Amino acid sequence: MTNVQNFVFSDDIRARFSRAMSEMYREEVPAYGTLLDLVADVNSDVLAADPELKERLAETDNLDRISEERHGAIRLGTADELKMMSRVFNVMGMEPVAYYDLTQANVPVHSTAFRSTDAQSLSKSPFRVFTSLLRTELIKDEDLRTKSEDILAQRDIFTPRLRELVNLSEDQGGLSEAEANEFIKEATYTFKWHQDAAVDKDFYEALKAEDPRAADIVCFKGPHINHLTPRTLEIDTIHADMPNRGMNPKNIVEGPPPTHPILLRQTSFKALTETVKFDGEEGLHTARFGEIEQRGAALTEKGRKLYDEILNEVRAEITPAPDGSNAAEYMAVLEDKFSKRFPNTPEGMNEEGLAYFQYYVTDKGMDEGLASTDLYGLLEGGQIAYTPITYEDFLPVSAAGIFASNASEKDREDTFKSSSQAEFEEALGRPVWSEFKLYDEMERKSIDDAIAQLDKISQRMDRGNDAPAP
Ligand code: OOG
Ligand code: NI
Repeated sequence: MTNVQNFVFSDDIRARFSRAMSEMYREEVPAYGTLLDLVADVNSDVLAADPELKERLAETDNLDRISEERHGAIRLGTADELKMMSRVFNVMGMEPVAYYDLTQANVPVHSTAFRSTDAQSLSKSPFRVFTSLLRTELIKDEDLRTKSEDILAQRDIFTPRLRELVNLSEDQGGLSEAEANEFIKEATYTFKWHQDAAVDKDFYEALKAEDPRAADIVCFKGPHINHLTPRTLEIDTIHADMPNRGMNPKNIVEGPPPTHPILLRQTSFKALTETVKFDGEEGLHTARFGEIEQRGAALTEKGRKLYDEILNEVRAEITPAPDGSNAAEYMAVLEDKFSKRFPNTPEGMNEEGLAYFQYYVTDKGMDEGLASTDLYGLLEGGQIAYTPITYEDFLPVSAAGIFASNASEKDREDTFKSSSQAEFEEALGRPVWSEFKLYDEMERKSIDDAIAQLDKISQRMDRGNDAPAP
C-alpha cells in the first residue's frame, strides 16, 4: 500500500521487514522455526477455546497482529552505529522508547527499544527491536579496551546502498515500492550472521574471558540478530512442551506469575554454539538463542512500582536455581505474593490505577450512541468498555536474566559504574520516549475517540428522527 506521493507506508515497510527477518532467522537457527510452529498451534488452540478473548482482540483491532508479532535484539559497538541505526529504524516508523540500564546486572551495555508509538501503527505491526550499546569504558583490561575501540572505530556495519536509501527516504519523505524492497533487503543484511569473525582467535578468547557479551559485539563484522521472539497467548504450555521438541528451556518463565496477565513473561532456550572462522582458524561462539514471550497489561508507574516491590519480596525469599530444581517452589511463592497484593482483573487494576486501558465503543454503544454525558456513565450503561493496553516494552530484570543465562559462569561482581541515560541519549543523538507517557496518551486518545464516535452515532440518530416523513 502506498500513500498519495506513492511512497510505501512506513508501517508496511516495518511489517515486511519483520517478516524478512523472521525468514532469515528461520534459516540461520532452525529451532526458531520449530518454535514458530509451536506458537502458532498453541495460539490457534487458545483462540478456538476462548471465543470471548478472540472477540475482544478483534474488537480492539489487535487480533491480526498476534501471529505476526515478534521482537528481536541486537547489540551495537559505537555511538555512530547507534545514531545510524536510529535513522534506519526511523524509515520503518520505529522510535527509541525507554532506557534500560543493564549494568545493574553486570552486563556492560545500556539499551533502548525501537518500536512504533501509536495504537494504530502498533496494530499494523508491533515489531520491536531491543537495541544495546556496548560501554567499552567498562572493559577493565586496558589493552583489550583500546583494541576493542580501534576495531569498532574501523568497521562499517551498514552497506553503502543502505546509507543511500536512508538519505533518500529522509530527503524525499519516504520510499517508492522498488526503493522500499531494496531497503528491506539491505536492512535485513545488516543483521545477518557472518561466519568470518573480524578478529583473530587469541583476541576473541581474551575478550571473551573478560566479558562474553563484549566479545559478541566487538569480534564480528556486524550486529547479527541475537534472537527473535514470537508472542504466544499461552507461555506455560509451550515452556512445558519445549523439551519434547528438542529444545532446552531455561529454568523458569521470567516475570509475573501465570495468574497475572501483566507486563511480560518470557522464557528462552539456551544459546546455540556456532562455528566461526578466525582468520581461517576454526572456533566456536555461543550467543544466539530462541525465546518466546507472553504480553499482558502495560502498568502505570504506580503499578510498576508495586510489581517491582513484590518481585523483590519474592526474590528475597527464594531465587530460582539455575538447574530448575526449585522451579515449582519459586512459582508458588511468586503466585502467593502477587495474589495477596496485586489485583488480576482489568476492573481491579483500573480501580487502583495500576494499568493503562484502551476504551472502545461496544455493540450496545453502536445502537444507543452517547447515552450519558460522562465516561463513568457510559461505562455503567455499557456503551463503552475497556481492555488493558498491551505492554509493548521490556523488563530489564528478565532481560538481564537472559543475558546472564546465555553468558557463561562468569562471576557477577558488582563493579560497574552507575547508569547514564544522558550519555546514552547523547550517543543516540536524541532523547528516548518515556513509555509511561506513550501509554498515557494512548489511553486518553482512546477515550476521546470513543466518545467522539458515540457522539457521531447520536447525531446521526437525531438527524434520522428529525428527518421529515417522506
Ligand atoms: C537483549 C536481551 C533483551 C528481552 O527480551 O528482554 C531482550 C540481548 O540479549 O541482547 O531481548
Ligand atoms: Ni528478547
